Amino acid sequence: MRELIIGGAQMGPIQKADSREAVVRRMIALLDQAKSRNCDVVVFPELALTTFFPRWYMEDQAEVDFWFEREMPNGATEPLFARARDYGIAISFGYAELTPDGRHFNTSILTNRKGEIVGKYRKVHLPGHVEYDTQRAFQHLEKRYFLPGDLGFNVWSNEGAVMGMCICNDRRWPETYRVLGLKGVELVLLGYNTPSVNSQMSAEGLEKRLFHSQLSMQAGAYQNATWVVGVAKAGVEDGHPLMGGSMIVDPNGFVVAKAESEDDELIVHGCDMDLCEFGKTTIFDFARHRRIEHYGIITSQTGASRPAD
Ligand code: CDT
Repeated sequence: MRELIIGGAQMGPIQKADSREAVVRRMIALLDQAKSRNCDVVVFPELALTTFFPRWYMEDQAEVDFWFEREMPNGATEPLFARARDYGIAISFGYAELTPDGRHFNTSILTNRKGEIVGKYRKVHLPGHVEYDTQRAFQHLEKRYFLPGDLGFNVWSNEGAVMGMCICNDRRWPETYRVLGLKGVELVLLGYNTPSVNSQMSAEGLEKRLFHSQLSMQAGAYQNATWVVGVAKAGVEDGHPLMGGSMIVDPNGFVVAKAESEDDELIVHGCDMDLCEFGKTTIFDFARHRRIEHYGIITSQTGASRPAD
């Protein structure tokens, strides 16, 4: 048995006017709860320090850069690292990263129990668009403000488990989990900001959107025999609703913990990493069963082709 007690620290809305310091105080309060429930690892959402700013169209780069962090930890986040270090809890959270050479990424980091950053991931699958889109009910400008991640999908041996990260839209792509699975992942940590409304199909409804999120994470967990922890930033940010539905999924694809609110809420589960072993050595024993001679198109072709009529 290799149990890690995992906390999924769902966060309620962050308004444009909220300071980083105020948000970090909320994250620390969630960490306090996690400590009282004996958590070893706590996962926070994508872009945990700010509102989901890609919904706002901006042309002034200085205005855009306000939402980005130039270093991590920094003055605002140091108290979070310090509390995590005091508690001996490993943490993961997302933020907008501005590199010293001026590149912008949608990033998440992973620490060990000593508060040292051991892993960094930059979001690969950026949804949305570059220019203002009059056809949408609201904007989703990730392709405008971020570059596609350049670090790939990696894993880290951390605190007794093989951990990997991805961010939000990445969770909908089987390639994300399979690359991590091929690197032996046992625990996928991911945060998301998902609008409750489909900006291109208002009739879709919250229920279907929650279903697709859950479906993706359950499939990724089962097909790669890994734990998946998906954590939302939820609630209404300056009039724009984000869905909740944070959950922990076991390596058989079953949901073992799920958030009920759209607010700051900690979900907790004792996750035995040894539960990954059965799937990884039987039905999803990749070395025995994968047929890579038939998979080349996955990396040589981006879009779908159709047979001629
Ligand atoms: N943050 C993020 O990636 N959100 C997307 C919304 C897609 S709609 C443009 C998601 O996949 O949840």
